[in-house]
Amino acid sequence: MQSTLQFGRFNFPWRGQGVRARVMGILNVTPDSFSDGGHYQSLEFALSHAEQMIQEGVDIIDIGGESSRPGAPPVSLEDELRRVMPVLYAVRDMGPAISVDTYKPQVMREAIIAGADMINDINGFRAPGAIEAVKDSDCALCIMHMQSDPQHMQLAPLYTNVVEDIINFLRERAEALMAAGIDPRRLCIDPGFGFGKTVEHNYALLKATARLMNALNLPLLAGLSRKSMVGAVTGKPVEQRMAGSVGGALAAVAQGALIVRVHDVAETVDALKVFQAGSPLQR
Ligand code: 9MG
Repeated sequence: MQSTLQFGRFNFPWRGQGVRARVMGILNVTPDSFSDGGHYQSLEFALSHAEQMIQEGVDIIDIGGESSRPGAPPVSLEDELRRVMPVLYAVRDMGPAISVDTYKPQVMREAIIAGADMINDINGFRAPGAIEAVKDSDCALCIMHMQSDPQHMQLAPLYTNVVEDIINFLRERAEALMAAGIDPRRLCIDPGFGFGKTVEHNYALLKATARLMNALNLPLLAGLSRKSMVGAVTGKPVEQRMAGSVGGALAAVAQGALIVRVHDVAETVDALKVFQAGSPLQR
């Protein structure tokens, strides 16, 4: 039996014949991701980064206008739209599928009008109006788990049983989306590595990748690139976490993850090609 994630203009098989893990490249359009903060320069910088990722073989580009790093302050709706929308219009027809990383319903609406193929919501479509904003479209919806919010999430993460708690959260959110009439084939789940989790929580979840997918019968996106969970195991600072991040991506894909969200596209694409060529597993 084949299962497919409906992804706007694309379809990604995630179980059965023709499955291949997809690489989602991170395109941050936040002031700390370009040098002088100027608007024109930020667009130029984003486009050249997108072109580089395309040359490197990216499948999906994830555009984000608000940092979700622990402690990062929220940005206004106006600033987020001003950062994201010109980039979205510019990259929309470059080839790869386009995802927009936002938890704001108004940004979701504008992104869908502009042709986004996925809405990637770190808040799991919990904001009032979020479900309404995405309901009548064909884009994929990534439901991510986050405990608390980016300002406070790493202060004291607490779970009864981290894997069970997160399965329950993701199930509740998937059911809320489906109750609004959304086709389950548009849904994708994400445990949200680093979002209100200790290192132990993160690795318990990484080891439970297949269990999460089986419990909910949905494809999974794993985002651990350069995160502190990689630094905790390798002892490396953020700028030296590429190899560790690729190792984490492979651990997720080996258990069936469909999408890996990464900074280092070229290295991840190569690693996945070799992994796939040498893997006896058929999903
Ligand atoms: C925006 N963002 C940062 N980290 C992320 C992760 O792990 N997953 C998803 N879906 N988005 C993320």
